[in-house]
Amino acid sequence: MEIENGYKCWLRYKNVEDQSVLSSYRPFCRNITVTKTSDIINYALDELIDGISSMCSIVPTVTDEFVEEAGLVIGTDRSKIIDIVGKEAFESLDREGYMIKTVKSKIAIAGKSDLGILYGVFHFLRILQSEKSITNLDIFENPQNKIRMIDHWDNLDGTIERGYAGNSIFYKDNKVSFDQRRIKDYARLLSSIGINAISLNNVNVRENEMRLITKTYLTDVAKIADIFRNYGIKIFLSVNFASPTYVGKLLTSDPLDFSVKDWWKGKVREIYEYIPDFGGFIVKADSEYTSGPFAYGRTHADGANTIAQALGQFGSLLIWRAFVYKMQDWRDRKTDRAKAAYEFFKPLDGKFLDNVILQIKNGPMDFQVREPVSPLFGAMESTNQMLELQITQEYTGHQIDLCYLVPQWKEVFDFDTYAAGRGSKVSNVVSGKTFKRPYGGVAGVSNVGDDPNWTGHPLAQANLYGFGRLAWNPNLSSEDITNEWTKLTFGNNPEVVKTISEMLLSSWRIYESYTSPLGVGWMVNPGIHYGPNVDGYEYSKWGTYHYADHEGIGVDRTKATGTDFISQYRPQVAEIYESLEKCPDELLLFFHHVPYTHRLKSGKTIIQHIYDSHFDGVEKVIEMKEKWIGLKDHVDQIIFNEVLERFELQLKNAIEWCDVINSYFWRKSGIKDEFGRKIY
Ligand code: GCW
Repeated sequence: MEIENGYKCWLRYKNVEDQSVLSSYRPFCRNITVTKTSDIINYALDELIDGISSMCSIVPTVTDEFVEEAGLVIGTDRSKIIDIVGKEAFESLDREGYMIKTVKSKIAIAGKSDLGILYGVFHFLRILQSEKSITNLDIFENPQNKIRMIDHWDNLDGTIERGYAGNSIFYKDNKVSFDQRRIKDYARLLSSIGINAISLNNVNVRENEMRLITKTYLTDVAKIADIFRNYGIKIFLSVNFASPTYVGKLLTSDPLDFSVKDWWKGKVREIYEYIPDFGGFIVKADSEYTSGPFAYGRTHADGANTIAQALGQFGSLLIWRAFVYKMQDWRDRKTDRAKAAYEFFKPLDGKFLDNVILQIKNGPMDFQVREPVSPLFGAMESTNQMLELQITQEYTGHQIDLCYLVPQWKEVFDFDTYAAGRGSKVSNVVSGKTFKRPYGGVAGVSNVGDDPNWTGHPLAQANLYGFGRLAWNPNLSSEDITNEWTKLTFGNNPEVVKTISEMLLSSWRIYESYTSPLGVGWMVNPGIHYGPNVDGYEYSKWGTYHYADHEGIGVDRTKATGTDFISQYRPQVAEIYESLEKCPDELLLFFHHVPYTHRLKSGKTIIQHIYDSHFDGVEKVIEMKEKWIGLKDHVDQIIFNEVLERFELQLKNAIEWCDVINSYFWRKSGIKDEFGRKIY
C-alpha cells in the first residue's frame, strides 16, 4: 500500500468505498467524449482519467465523437454540448465558468473556454471523491472574482519570508531551481480550487531578486510559467520600485522621468519575449524601508501609473500594495498606524490607471488574529481593489498551532462597508461589483514550502483549500468548505469528518482566546511573531501599542477622545465602533482604552475575561489533542503523528501565553482572579 504523507492533499482520489455509489458511477465514467482539444483540455482530461481510474477502478475510453452509449461529454463546442446543457444557461456562463449537467445517460461538463472545462472537471472529481450522487447533476458556476491569486514571499536563496513549511519550491542557492513534477502537482492543486494567478517572489524585492526580471533569470522563470499555463495560472513577479536605477543603471527611478518610463516599457517588452502571457507586477513601495515614489517627491499614483503604462502595452496588470505606513516614536500618542493606508490612498482615488489594482490587507494593521476590516475597502470608488489575506500563519501560530482561518476570512468578506448603501459587502467591493470596476479579486500569501506535505502542519492545507474556494465564491459557508476539504482529504467516515471539521472550525477562536485579548493585538515576540511578549512592541517604532497601565488597557481610536481612526469608516459603521456600548467585545480594545473593571457585553469585566479566556484556551487545546488521539486508527500514520506532535507544541505555547498574559495583567492591575486559579 502506498504510504500517505500528505503530498496529495485533497487530490487523493481514493477508491469509492460505497459499492452502490460505485456502481452508479461506472456507467457514466466508462467513456468520455471530448469535443475539442487544447493543452489545457488535455491536462483536464488526464486528470479526469486518473481520477476515475483510481476512484472507480475502470479506465475510461476517450473519443472525439458523440456516441450513443452513456458517458461523460466534455467540451466548449457550442453546437454539440449545448443540446445537453441548454442554450440559455450556457450563454450566461462567464469565460471561466462551467456547467455540469446530467441528462439521461450522459453527463456534460461544459464551459465557454478551456479553463471552464478544467474547473468543471475538478468540480466533477470533487463530487466523486465525496461519493455524492451524480444521476441528477445540475451545476452552474461562475467565479465571483476575476483574479484569484497566490502570493509567494519566496527569496532566491530559497528562504521564505514568514514561511513555516520548509524552503521555497522555486528557488535555491540564488538560482531558479525546481522539481518539475512538484510544480506540476502544485499547479494541479491550485487550479483544482480555482486559482488563476501566482506571484513567484517576495514583495520585499532585495538585491538578488531584483534580477529576476533580467535575461539571466527569465529563461528559467519562463519554464515555471510553461507549467502553470497548462492549468490556467498566470505568472506575476514582484519588482522593486527602484529597478530602473538598480537593474537599468539609470541615474534615477523618478516615475515622471522619460528615461524611467522608457525603461519600464522596454523591460516589460523583454519579459513578454519570454512569457507571452505574463500577468504583471506586484509592488510594495515606500513600506518598511522599500523604495518608492516618495523619494522623488511623487505620489503613489504617479509611481503606479508609470509602471502600469508599460504593462498596459500587453494588457497586463499592476498590483500596487496599500500596506504603506511610517515608523514612529512610541512617545507620540497622536500618530496612529491604523490610519496610514487610508490617509495615503484615499486622496488618490480616481488617479490610478485602469490596469492598476490596489491590494489592501484585510485589516488596517497587519494580519492580526483579530482586527477590524480596513476602512479603505469601499472608500475608493474609482479604484480597482483587491483583498489581501495571509494564508501563511505569521501571527496565527506558525503552522504549529492549529488555526483555521476560513471563519476569519468569511467575516471579512461579509463585512458591510456601507460604501454604496447597506449590503456593500467587502466581497462585492473587491469583486468589482459595488463600483462596477473592470478588475478585482483576492490574493492570499502562500503557506506552502518544500515540506513533503506542502504546509508543514497537515491540517494547514485546509487554509490553502479554503482560500481558493472562497476566492472563487465568497458566499460559500465555512461549514461547507470545511466538510468538503475534510472529506476529500480524510475520506467519508462521518465520525472522522465531524471531529476534524469541528476542530478546524473552532480553532481560530481557540487561538484567539489564549493570545492577545479583545482585538488589542501585537503581544508577540518581536521579529518572529510567535509566543507571548506583552511589551515586545510597546516601546518600539512600529506603531503597534496596547497602552496597558495599572488602570486599564486598549487604544483609543474614537473621534471623541482618541486618534479618530474610526472616522475613516462610513457613518453607519463608525457609529457602532465609536460607542462603548455597541462596539463588539472582540474588538473593544482595538477601538477603546478602558479600565480593567469595565464590563463587556458578556457581563464579565475585562480583567476576568482575560483570565477566563486564557485558562479556557489551554483547556480547549487539551481537548483538541485528546480528540485527535481518538482518531488514531482512522488517519494515516505519518499525518497522525505530525499533527499530534504539533498539538503537543501548541499546548506548550498555549500554557506559556496563558501564564505570561495572566501574570502580566494580574501584576499590572492587582485585581485577583475570581476563581483563585494559579497566576504567577
Ligand atoms: O506583516 C508584515 C510582515 C513582513 C511582510 C510585511 C508585508 C513581506 O511581518 O514580513 O513583508 O508584512 O506584508 O509587506
